[in-house]
Amino acid sequence: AEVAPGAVHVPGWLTADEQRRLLDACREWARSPAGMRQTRLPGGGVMSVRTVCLGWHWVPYRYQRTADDGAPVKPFPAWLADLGRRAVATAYGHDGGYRPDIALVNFYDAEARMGQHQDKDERSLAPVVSLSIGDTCVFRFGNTRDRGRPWSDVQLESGDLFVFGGESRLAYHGVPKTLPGTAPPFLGLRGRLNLTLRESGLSP
Ligand code: MD3
Ligand code: FE
Repeated sequence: AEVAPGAVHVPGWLTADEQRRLLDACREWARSPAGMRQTRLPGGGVMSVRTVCLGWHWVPYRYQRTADDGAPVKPFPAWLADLGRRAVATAYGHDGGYRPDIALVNFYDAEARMGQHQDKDERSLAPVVSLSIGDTCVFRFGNTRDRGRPWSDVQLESGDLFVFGGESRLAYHGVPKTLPGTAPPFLGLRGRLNLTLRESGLSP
């Protein structure tokens, strides 16, 4: 369903097998070195969400090659780029030559939230692909002007795909809450994982 221009929600896109495989991959990526960490914000705060990056390591306002512990960021695997292209093709009918080279894997425990923000640190305005695994969350999709209304709240469930391109690429968005205990039992996951795939626009 097209929720706004360029914003396409495909509920239940990932099969149970694909969700399990992605979860296994996330558990591996989460390990140190260059593993999951809570991002420190410039104002001194720390994000409640835990994040591991592939391809490029995100710190507020930029991407770098080195993780917070000084280790090289983990590689972005070719199979994940293929999945990203299939995702864009499913949402838009064609993949538009999508070549993602960044993945941000966010983990939400029962308390974690993400405030309304724009994703502006990429030099490419290619779409962002979002894949949800585990607990359902309330995803707040806002406008391109500010953090306030209008917005619409959408529940994202395990296996859902969302693609944000075109006019929606610079919309404010966030996760005001998750619904603990709603993950499908076959996953054996407490919490929520979200993978976003992006194009950096940076030279390899
Ligand atoms: C709309 N992640 O990593 S996914 C993020 O569930 C982020 O972890 C949230 O916001 C999460 O930056 C939301 C949905 C999403 C991701 C990226 C977007 C929506 C977006 C980029 C532009 C517009
Ligand atoms: Fe975001």
